[in-house]
Amino acid sequence: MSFIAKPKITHPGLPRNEIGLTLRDYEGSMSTLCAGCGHDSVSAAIMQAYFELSVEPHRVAKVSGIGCSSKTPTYFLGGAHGFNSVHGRMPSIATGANAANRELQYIGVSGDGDSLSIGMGQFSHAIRRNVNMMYVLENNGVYGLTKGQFSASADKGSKAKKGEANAYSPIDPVLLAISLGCTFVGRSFSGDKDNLVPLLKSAISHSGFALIDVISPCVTFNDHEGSTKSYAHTREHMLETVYADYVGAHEEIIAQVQPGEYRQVTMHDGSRVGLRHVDKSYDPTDRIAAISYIEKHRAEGAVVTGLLYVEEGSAEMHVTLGSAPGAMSEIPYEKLNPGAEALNRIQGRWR
Ligand SMILES: Cc1ncc(C[n+]2csc(CCOP(=O)(O)OP(=O)(O)O)c2C)c(N)n1
Ligand code: SF4
Ligand SMILES: [Mg+2]
Repeated sequence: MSFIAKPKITHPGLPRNEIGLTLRDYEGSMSTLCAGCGHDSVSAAIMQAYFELSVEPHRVAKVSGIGCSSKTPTYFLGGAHGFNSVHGRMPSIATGANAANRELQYIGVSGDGDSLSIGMGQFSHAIRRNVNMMYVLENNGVYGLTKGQFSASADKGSKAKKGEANAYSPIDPVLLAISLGCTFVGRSFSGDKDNLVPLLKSAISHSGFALIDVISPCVTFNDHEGSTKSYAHTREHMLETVYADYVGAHEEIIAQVQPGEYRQVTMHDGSRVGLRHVDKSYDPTDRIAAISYIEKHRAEGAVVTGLLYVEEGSAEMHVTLGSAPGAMSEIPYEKLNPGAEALNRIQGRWR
């Protein structure tokens, strides 16, 4: 937690969004991360995305686990609800909160350590249930908070700061998520705001679990030569496939591209995601093809970015469960609790 308060002076000339808020209204407390940490750039992109979407901060619930990445929800959307949970357990907190109040927009922020080691089971089951949330995985290949041990996403042969090579094969969160049936999967880079902001806006508008794996370098423990999660390595090896161009429900699509290179996916709320195929051979709606494309390029050392997979019209958790409309948390207790007689009747079925 930062003890330095940010002065809240809003310049009258600052641009305002459709609900009259400025970007400053989407800020949180002062960051305590290392200067240059990729995670701070991701926070800036998240603020920009919610600002551009004109989401009221109090309609958002932020959840996270443990790690430098999981600290970041404190640094954006100060007016939102928030729950900093324990290591790897954020997905069950998000699932429970979403079950109780489906009216809020959920954003989970986690790290490669938090998601792919201790939290792997939780991560997988939130995907399987298609919990309606955006899950931002700030991926730096190390446990930053505990001083730079290799995480499960570190590439085999990648060098630690003191020179030792990682002996194990990596878990690629993107491939894992697609194979688990995740309904929206994207990858970006903290140093590429032009790609990241529209991808975040599209993920926020998706109905169901939306994973964004963001390569977010740790300047203190994993930004040296020999690391495959450094700024320099990511910039050199990034291979963009599909550019997600978010278009609001009432906006006009203006894309400077040839016919055939552009297609749209309509989201649940009527907004559209324009898919500009940077690599024309890539089809983000074909699961099997997406997996083999990402695997093939991964073997060649490329970091495939963009909107990698999207399933249109997916059924999020509440649709599958057939839950009552509205927030369960707002249903009066008398209505929520059917009473002893009804409970007896239900239990009677198993007697
Ligand atoms: C139960 C438990 N085990 C271990 C730890 C120690 N620990 C704190 S953060 C962390 C890893 C965080 O790595 P990551 O999620 O990649 O976040 P980063 O700091 O790299 O952003 C670990 C192992 C802990 N806090 N709780
Ligand atoms: S230790 Fe690494 S991940 Fe943590 S704040 Fe510093 S640069 Fe960021
Ligand atoms: Mg990490």
